[in-house]
Amino acid sequence: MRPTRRQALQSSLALAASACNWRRVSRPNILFVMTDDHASGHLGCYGNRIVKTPHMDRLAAEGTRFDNAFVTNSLCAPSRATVLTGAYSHIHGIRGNSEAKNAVENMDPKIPTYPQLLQAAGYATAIAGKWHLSHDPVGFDTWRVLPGQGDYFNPTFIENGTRKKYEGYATDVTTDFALDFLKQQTAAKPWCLVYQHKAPHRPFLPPPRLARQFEKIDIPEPPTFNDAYETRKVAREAEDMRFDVSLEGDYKDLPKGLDAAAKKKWLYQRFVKDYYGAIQAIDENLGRVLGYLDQQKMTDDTLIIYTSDNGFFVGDHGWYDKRFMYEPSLRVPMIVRAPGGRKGAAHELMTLNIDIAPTILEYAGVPVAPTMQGTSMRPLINGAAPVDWRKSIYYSYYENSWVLSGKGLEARADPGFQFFTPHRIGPHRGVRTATHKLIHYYAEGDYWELFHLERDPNELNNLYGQPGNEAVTAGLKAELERLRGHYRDT
Ligand SMILES: [Ca+2]
Repeated sequence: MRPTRRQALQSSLALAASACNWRRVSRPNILFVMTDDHASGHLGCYGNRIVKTPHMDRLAAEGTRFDNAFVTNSLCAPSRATVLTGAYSHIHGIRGNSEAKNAVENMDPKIPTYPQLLQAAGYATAIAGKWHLSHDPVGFDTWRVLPGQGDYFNPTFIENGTRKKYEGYATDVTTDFALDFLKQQTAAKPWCLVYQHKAPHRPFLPPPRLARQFEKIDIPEPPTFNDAYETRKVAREAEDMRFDVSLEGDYKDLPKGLDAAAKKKWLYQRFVKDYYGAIQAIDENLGRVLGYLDQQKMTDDTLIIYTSDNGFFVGDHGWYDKRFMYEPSLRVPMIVRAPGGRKGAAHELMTLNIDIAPTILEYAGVPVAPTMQGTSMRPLINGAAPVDWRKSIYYSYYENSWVLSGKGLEARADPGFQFFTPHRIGPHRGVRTATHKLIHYYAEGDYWELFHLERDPNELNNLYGQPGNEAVTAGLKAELERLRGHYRDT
């Protein structure tokens, strides 16, 4: 008989608890750093020459930079739950942000998270910063989190259940809390700190000290800045994803009388400069944490991971935000500095955010939970390229596509409901290989997109249905079905 989920959780926790007894080698500390909406092309170590990220770059120089790291559902709450559980949205239960807020879909409490398993195995655990799930944090000895998105300035935090307002800038305050936890640690126990910033999420607000540093330069526009969305019906309909349509209200100092092209340029320069200022504040604060680890001689005994909850369109395709399976949104920075890992390495194999929990648990010597669907990146971090590593990735985006009815969770079909109103990108799933991507928008008719990523890395030319692509399309459709079965998304 298959164990129930509760039995599976209890058995995982028991295994984790026993792991600390039998394991003799010393266990590393864990510093997991996650930011919100930080796109992978916008760090120095990923080739950006404008934004200054010396501490993120240091981690890459002393560790491994993953050049094909992706998310399974490009949205805040689902991605956070995926990182915690190592499982896809349909397993942990959080498919969208709005659903989480309305408590239509909550995280399944029976699905174990890596902090719970580490805590049961004897780790001291804490979270500081953004949480963004509808339930209180579990698996943490201590937690200080922002309610929902939180505020950039003078933010309220919830500290182990009690709300309190703090003076200052959220990124700095979050780091103060992270350092408070680190300063309480002793050699008696390894620790795991989940250090998650709300920045650089919209409204892109840098601290005043970093607000004006890019005033005298022009940020280059991405090659798809003036995308006309030819061959891509859904992209064309997603008008509210365009920053020149949706960000105008964020900037009261937008000059009057600009024509459409000039307004678009002004808004782009303004929002990207603010975005970069917010990223640099994260980097400065990461430097404070790394400096403390250095001072305490803990750096080499700590597994350090830097990533973002999802990618972002930083003007790419004329857009801001994420959601779509297109590269700027699907792709995230992923840097790992690990005890015994290679230094200054880059890796091409495709990793997913479901791999984070298994990686952390393997370094800690704690067995993964049966519900975890990812694979530990440790061999890659040590320089291997396993021949059986995944050759394709599966993506599934849902927001606003489900409702809770008397029959449970059902696909949304209410008359008059429009997917393509603000942030309601139609649900879609897809498969990506090293060379191609196939996307299926299954709720708005039966619309497909096929891209040849080697010839068309900007995904401008939808080849679906064009002669000569029959074989590759059939192969990708079969692979998409195989992955749905493999991840039990049926
Ligand atoms: Ca996000």
